Amino acid sequence: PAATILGYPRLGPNRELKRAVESHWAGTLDEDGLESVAATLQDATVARLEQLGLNRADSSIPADFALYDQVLDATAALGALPARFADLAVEDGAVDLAGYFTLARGDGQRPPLELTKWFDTNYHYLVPEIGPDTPLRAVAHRLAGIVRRHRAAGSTLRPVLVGPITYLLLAKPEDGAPEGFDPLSRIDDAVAAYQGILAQLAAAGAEWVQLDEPALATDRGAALIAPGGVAERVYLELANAPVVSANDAGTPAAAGTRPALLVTTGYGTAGSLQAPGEALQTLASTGIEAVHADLVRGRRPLAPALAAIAKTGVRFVAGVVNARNIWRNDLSASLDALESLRADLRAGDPTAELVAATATSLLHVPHDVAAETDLPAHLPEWLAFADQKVAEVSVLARGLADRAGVAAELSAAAEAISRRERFAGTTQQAVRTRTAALAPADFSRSAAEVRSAAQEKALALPLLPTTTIGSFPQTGEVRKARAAAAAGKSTPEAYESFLKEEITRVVRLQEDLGLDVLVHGEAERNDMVQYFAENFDGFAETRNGWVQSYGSRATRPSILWGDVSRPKAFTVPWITFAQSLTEKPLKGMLTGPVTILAWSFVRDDQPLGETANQVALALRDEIADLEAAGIGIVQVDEPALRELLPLRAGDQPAYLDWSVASFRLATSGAADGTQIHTHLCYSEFGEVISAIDGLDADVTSIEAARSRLEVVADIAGFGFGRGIGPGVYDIHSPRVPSAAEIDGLIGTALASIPARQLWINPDCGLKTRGYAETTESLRNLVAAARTAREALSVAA
Ligand code: THG
Ligand code: ZN
Repeated sequence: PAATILGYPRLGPNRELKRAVESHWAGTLDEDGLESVAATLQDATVARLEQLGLNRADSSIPADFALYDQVLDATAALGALPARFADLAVEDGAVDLAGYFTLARGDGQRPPLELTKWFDTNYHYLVPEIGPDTPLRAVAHRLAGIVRRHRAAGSTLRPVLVGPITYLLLAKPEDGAPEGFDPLSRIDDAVAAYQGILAQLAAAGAEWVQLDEPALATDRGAALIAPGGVAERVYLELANAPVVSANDAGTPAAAGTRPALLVTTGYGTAGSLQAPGEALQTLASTGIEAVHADLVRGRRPLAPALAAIAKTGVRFVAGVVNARNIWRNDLSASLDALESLRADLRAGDPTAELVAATATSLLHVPHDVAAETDLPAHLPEWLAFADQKVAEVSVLARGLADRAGVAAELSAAAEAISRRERFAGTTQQAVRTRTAALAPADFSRSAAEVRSAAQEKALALPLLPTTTIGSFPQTGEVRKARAAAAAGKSTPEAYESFLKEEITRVVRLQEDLGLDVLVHGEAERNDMVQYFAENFDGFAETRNGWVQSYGSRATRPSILWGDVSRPKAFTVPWITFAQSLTEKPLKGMLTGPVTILAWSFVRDDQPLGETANQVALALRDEIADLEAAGIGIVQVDEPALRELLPLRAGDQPAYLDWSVASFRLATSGAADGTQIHTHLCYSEFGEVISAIDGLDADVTSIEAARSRLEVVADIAGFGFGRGIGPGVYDIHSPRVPSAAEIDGLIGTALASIPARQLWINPDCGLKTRGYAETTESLRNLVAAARTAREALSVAA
């Protein structure tokens, strides 16, 4: 094929799959019903991709149709069931649909597989659990069935699987594995299983298989793809079988044959950064048929590597279209890049051709700009969602064959991009003047001791103060009221009084429970980023721009297209209303600049750090208004600080510089007596602990309950000197922890952290929980804090 994509959004243009899967879980749609919705959606996807320029007959269209997650699909294809789920195996060790969803969602007794971030994106995958004896089989029945069904309908698709190196690097040791066990030690078993899977897919009629190896762009994976390393050996073995010859539908593949192999390397540079292309050359030398490179995030392969790849006869698939942002491609520049790559390939083989492709799967972007009817008029022509990007790839492929033949498309793109560059509304002079005048003093506060003395006086909090992370349960009622207000089906006055009642209820509840620092509960917010985007200039909202976050869940990232500023205070009215109801200190809640960028689609015409500082100044204005209204504590959440951390250690310091600076810019206008909190949502702390220290927040709350507060030892070891609130109960499950259990965790924390630094709070916001378990859990949290305080005063 001359054009392809690595993957396409899976939930459907109107989230059809989300609804079907959730109905199935709710018991209102049976398995056949779900399979039928899934099949219809697959057919519509194939038809749409064909319409956009991909060929349905020559394996250009990926079969990438996970019902929940592509890593879980690999777990299912391998039958890689950890012992605690061994009973889910049916027949030959495969899982059926019910077992698949049990792995994803757990059941009464067992928690599900852990969810975690997919590389540096906002997508979450289910972490494989691999021990010395976890089965690794060839049971790709579902994927083979999909290939077979499409083949019968005249489409030869290219099934997609996470590759063996990436699969094992993403895995964690199964519970009970020996200390220090490395899932990668199972690589030989995995290779044998993948060989079997390739044979199954060949038998089903697949002529090509795509193996995704994005982990080769991480430091650990890069080391494995060095010449002579594990990755080379793996692909020598996988390629060591005769390739099926393109056969007519219905002719079974000869036994022992495999489909042609495309190995992809998205999300960065595969292998060595000093010798870009060396890893691709190594892969190409193993006998695979095609190799893909990410030319958006990754470095361009050097000419000698390209020539060497061409000499092997391996096809080069060039990922030139960004599949992680929503900006229209500069087609002329991309075509130049492709022609230059082709010239280097042709130095190795004068007949070499290359394939135009996306840099990663399009899973990270919404379906179709045409579905957006409410965008500001200037914006649509700047944008490309998944469907527009497929069309871009296919224009580029045609342009490679005949540049003059796509002259109209190239100039349409160039004109739109030039209108974008010249659009006056992008620049706000007042914002520019402010950022240009920033000086070091704008990024720092007084010494921490000076601040803590002022705050002690201003706030008079008890030892081991109790608080929550900010949000309270978003009941059906809250969602309904917000939806009605957004749709204009209720008056602004009615909505305001609804929210005030809700805030009043939440404040009263916290007073009854005896919490020390209260929150207003965030009932007015749909999403912790979208709410800010809606209240800042420089952002646009989509109506239908859903992007899968995990499983059936999606978010609708805002589009940050121009200079950012805050026209007027927007959190202040709700928070001051809450404060008016209580004598206890009320904590104002904001989302930090890095998280706002991480969960939006961000302009690509200036450095991220520049944009982050604009967002920071808008937040700084809001903090000043909160202070002026008498709010003495402000929390600025940065759950995504870790998420954007570059995959390669060498790139991390520069990122941490600008990200930490933007947080400090947002918060350092606060008076000494104003207590700045932050909240971070992850437990792997080690890597970024010095950056967290660099945020210079007065109090930092973190996720810790699932690790039984193991993380506090790291914090103590680091010498973190300010307030710290390791979460003492896991809000991700409805389980209510007893006061004794929480008291035990407080004891663990006090073993390494001085009492005057310790805060007592849950792990994260409570918006996904119900009131029943929330109330119980917080009651126990307050009781445990009181017990611990008494013990401390007796000891003293
Ligand atoms: N906001 C944004 N991004 C995020 C989170 C967030 N990324 C990381 C993490 N939190 C992802 N978690 C979730 C949790 C729940 C949902 C989506 C991502 C969710 N979505 C609803 C759904 O798909 O049904 C849609 C909600 C809506 O109607 O707005 O439940 O908090 N930006
Ligand atoms: Zn959190």
